[in-house]
Amino acid sequence: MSLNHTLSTLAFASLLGLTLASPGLSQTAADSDGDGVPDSAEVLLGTDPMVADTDGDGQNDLMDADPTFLANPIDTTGAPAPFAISEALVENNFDYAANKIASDHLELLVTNTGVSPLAGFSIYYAIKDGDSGKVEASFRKLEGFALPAGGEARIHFDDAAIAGHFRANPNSIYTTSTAAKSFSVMLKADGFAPISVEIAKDKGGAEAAD
Ligand SMILES: [Ca+2]
Ligand SMILES: [Ca+2]
Ligand SMILES: [Ca+2]
Repeated sequence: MSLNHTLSTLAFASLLGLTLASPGLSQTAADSDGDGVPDSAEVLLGTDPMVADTDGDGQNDLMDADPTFLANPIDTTGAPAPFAISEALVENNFDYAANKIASDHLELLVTNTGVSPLAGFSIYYAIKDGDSGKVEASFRKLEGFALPAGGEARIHFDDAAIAGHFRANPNSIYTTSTAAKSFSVMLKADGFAPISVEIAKDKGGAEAAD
C-alpha cells in the first residue's frame, strides 16, 4: 500500500513540510494549477502539476484522500455502442502525420460503425503496476472529440496541443515506473453503453521518441 493510500493528500502535504504558510518561501513554492499542492509535492504524490483534479472525481488534489484513483463512475447502461476501438496502444507509437516515432502514450483508434455522427465521449482508464500492484485511475470527458458517420479518429494522451490529443499526467506510474503494466480502458459516448479494452505494456518504462 502506497503512502497516498494511507494518508490524505493534505496530511501528506503537511508531512512534507510544505511552505504555504511560510512567508519567506511562499514565492518559490510554485503551484501551477492552483490546487494548493506545490509542483514539487505533486511529483511525490504522483499527481498532475497542471491539473487541479488529477483523477477527475471532482475533488482537487489537496483535498482528495486518494488523488490518483477513483472507482469507475461510467454508467454502463444504454444502447449497444455504434463504435469500436480498432486499435489500442500504450507503447511503440508512431506519428504518421510527421512520419516519425512518437513518445510512448495511450492511444486509441475509434471507428464509428453507425450511420450518425457521434460526440459526447468520456473515458475511464486504470493503470496497474505489475511489480508494486499500485493502481492509478482517472476519468475525463473528451471535450471536442467527435466521429463522423462511418469515420474514425484517434484519441491520444500525450499533452499535445492539437485536436484529439489530451493531457497525460507526467507524474503517473506510466512514466515513473519501469515495471510491466496493464491498462483497462472504458470509452463511452453519451446515450450508449461503453466499450472496454485491456492493453498490456512490457517492462521498460515509457520511452521518449527515438
Ligand atoms: Ca498544484
Ligand atoms: Ca494537481
Ligand atoms: Ca480528485
